[in-house]
Amino acid sequence: MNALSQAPQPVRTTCPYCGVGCGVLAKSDGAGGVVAAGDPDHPANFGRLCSKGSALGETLSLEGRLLQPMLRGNDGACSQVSWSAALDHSASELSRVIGRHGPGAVAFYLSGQLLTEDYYVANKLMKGFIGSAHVDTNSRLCMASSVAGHRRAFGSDTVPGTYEDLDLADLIVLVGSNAAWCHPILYQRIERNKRERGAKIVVIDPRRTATAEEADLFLPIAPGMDSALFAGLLVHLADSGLVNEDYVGRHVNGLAEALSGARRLAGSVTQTAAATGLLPGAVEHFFELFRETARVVTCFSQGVNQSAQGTDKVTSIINCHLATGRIGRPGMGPFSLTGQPNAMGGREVGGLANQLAAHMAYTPEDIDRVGRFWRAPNMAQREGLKAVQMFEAIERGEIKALWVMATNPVVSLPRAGALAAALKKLELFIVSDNTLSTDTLNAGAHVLLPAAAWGEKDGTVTNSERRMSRQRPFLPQPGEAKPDWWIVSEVARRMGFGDAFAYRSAADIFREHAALSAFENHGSRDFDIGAFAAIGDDAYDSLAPTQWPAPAGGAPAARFFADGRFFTSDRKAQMIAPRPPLPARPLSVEYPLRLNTGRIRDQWHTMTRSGLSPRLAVHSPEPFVEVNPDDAAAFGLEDAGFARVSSLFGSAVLRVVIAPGQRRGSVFAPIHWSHETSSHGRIGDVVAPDTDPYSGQPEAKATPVSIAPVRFRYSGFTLSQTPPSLPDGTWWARVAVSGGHGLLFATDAGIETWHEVAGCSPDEADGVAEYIDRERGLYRMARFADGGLEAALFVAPVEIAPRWDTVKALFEADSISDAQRRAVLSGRPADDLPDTGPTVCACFGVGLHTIRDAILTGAAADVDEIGKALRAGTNCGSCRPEIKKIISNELLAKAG
Ligand SMILES: Nc1nc2c(c(=O)[nH]1)N[C@H]1C(S)=C(S)[C@@H](COP(=O)(O)OP(=O)(O)OC[C@H]3O[C@@H](n4cnc5c(=O)[nH]c(N)nc54)[C@H](O)[C@@H]3O)O[C@H]1N2
Ligand SMILES: Nc1nc2c(c(=O)[nH]1)N[C@H]1C(S)=C(S)[C@@H](COP(=O)(O)OP(=O)(O)OC[C@H]3O[C@@H](n4cnc5c(=O)[nH]c(N)nc54)[C@H](O)[C@@H]3O)O[C@H]1N2
Ligand code: SF4
Ligand SMILES: [Mo]
Repeated sequence: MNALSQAPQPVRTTCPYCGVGCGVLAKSDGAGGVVAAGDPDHPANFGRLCSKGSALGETLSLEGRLLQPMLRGNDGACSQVSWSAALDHSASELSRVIGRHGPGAVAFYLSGQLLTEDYYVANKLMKGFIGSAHVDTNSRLCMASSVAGHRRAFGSDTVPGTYEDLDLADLIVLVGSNAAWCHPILYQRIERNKRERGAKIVVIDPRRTATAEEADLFLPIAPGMDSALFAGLLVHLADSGLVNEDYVGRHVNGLAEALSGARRLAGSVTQTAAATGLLPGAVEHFFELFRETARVVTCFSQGVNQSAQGTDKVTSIINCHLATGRIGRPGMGPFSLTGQPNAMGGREVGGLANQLAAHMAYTPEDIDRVGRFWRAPNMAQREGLKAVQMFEAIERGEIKALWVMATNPVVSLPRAGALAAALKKLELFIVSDNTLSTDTLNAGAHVLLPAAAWGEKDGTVTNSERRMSRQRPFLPQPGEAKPDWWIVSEVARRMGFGDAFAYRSAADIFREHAALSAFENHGSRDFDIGAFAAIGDDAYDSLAPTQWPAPAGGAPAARFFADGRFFTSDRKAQMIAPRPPLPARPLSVEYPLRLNTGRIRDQWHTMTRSGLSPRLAVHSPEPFVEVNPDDAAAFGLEDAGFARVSSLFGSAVLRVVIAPGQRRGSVFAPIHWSHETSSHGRIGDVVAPDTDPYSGQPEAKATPVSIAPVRFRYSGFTLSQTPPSLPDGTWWARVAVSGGHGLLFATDAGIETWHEVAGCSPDEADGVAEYIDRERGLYRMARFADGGLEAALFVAPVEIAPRWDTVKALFEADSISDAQRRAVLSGRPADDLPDTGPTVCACFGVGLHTIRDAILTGAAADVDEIGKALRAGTNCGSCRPEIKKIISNELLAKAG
């Protein structure tokens, strides 16, 4: 049942995934479910959605949801309790810890997936009423270096760019951004600019990503060396007479120091090439493109932020824009792409431990101002601990109470495994989440609070271009789930702060947030949405996507920095010389490779939502490590085999993918798998906790590691109605399938074991077909019931791993034909179900073989023709870069 089945009108809301912030129309599918469509009127996406957004309807099931408050007893077991019991317990325990150890012994760890209203209330409780500044957020792992870089250069955390700039630019430089997979709808906009206006694209990334497929120039930079490249660029611009003396004279400080620092780092093309590991010709080409193109936008993301020199990387990029005056004007500027749906909103409310609300800082004036506005008895007087240090303080026993909201740190923080142990030391450990079982909850949370999820919650988020959009509910709050702002306010009330937390709705909070942004502002702070300080409930409900600033009464400035005025004390921007770049930890004989980590196209973070979608499971179903062919040979690794990746901090076992686009000396692993979704795939265990000295952001992309083959004898898969239990020591990864459970696995256990697997045993029903070939080590079992395939278990020697996706299609079908039934055990698709190969287009289920056939038969010769012939790439477009690559590979092969 959902609100949509009564209301025929679709509900306008915003995608809960990335910072592009696409508008979504949630529509009833007519069968009790929901389908997500792009909102044609939303200025972030104009009706488009990527693969993840399109599959949102598949992620709304209540299976696995945390639906009741729970308390963990002394025996370690959790039991359901009433809301009042859970809230009373949380409040009294927080008060007890504060009473005994002081406010510095409590901490909140928040998330860019909270709505602005949730975030505002949590931050207010901690910084104004509890009186501790130990509130940090997963944005520390995400945007902190950009925040620090902006504040150093502009005197404020201002993202000057807008999406329209990407339509107007003639050169778009993507630094440390795999936008084709991580900001797909924005990337398509960039691609369109290239197609229609001839804009050039430069991609700077140590590995050749899908994003690089459209690049006019791809620079495979040595890990961590971006500030040397941009230092070299600054020198080149200066030496080519491109410094805008007039602009710099009026609006910028620090050019001379920044330039001489840059000269020491990378004084020439040759020096730049040597420092960055790039070919001199490629460096020169990049410099020339930047020099000759006035309208240039430099987009950057985690390859820049997640670095021991993240702040310096941001600074070195901004320097080039300031020196040329290419900022604050249409089609130009530095542009930090935010990751989470509300990364920007979190910065507005001051969710970081070193910021106050509404873009204020820990200065005496701002502390006083926020304190007066909140009528806060207990304003925190200094910055709190940043995420990594906060968890270290927990480890040392200094922080004794922790409340985690909407993030999964036991997967996503560096040294994740060690943190799980540290959390056991807490006297009070509260987790608010949507999901019943996560690695963080399972690390021993004492209080489990069920939060309303996307589709149920109500509030606002702000995207990468500062556009605030409403997330609107279209489903009832299930079970006992409650909005995060309500949960925090109820705890605040029970701690004796009821007057300051008497909110009745998200709109109440939004009005207060808006009023604070305007309070004693007078143009001194960039973040001002005073226009909404008195917004009515109805106007809030129907609020159209709006960019800030939006000051009361006045027309907002056309764009930030258009007048050359920044938010420093003298209103001038500051250029700063970057330090020499170097990853925090050197390589060694023991750990000779750099571990780069990041994202894949169709999964979101720790997979608590995207991992529920069968459609999203097929593109990249298992945790893997990408290795350059030369490294693979040197370390004895085989494609599709397995490898253990180890660091000083921990290890993971991953499927090996040999990829020529992977840089020699580096390996890449995705961040998504946890102990919930895999036996050995949690890469956070391996990542080093080194941080940038200014931003405190962990260097998640450069841990020294070793790699060694792990040889399993067999691999296979199970598809079943109930979760199977595999033999001890089995490597496994969970895959979403409709109507059941899917596991991919690898093992040494021999055939005799395979009869015993619960949930997949051939003894459990009559309609069983089995195929056993002891000599070759093959075992295949299919169990049929009610005209369909009820369970399947396939095992084969690891080098001939059975294909799961074709059998999965039969498992998911309501009924199957006799021919299909006979063909199941062949391990090959039946005649009436052609082998389409690994899925490339998730929207229409188009496989690699189908696309190849179309190219080889001449039916299609480019991406658009593939779309016309097969529909692949015509819905969300997320697979277009891969189709392009397949075409060029096939044409090369044909020519050769
Ligand atoms: N599909 C998908 N999309 C997402 C997310 C998701 O989980 N899944 N998460 C969202 C979030 S929260 C975020 S923060 C964004 C992140 O978006 P991105 O930053 O685009 O994604 P990442 O894969 O983390 O890293 C980007 C690239 O940085 C490169 N890199 C590593 N080291 C260096 C270096 O030293 N220099 C340079 N120049 N590049 C380097 C990596 O090889 C990688 O290709 O994505 C958002 N969008
Ligand atoms: N090695 C490495 N580590 C990384 C990164 C990397 O590139 N490399 N990237 C980092 C980055 S940029 C990020 S953003 C983080 C992301 O890492 P996390 O934030 O840990 O990942 P999520 O899976 O998004 O966790 C969100 C949790 O909140 C729950 N949730 C979702 N919505 C709500 C809600 O409305 N209310 C509540 N209470 N709970 C909710 C979900 O069920 C889930 O358990 O990972 C970081 N870690
Ligand atoms: S690009 Fe995709 S994941 Fe990002 S907001 Fe749009 S639909 Fe959602
Ligand atoms: Mo992020």
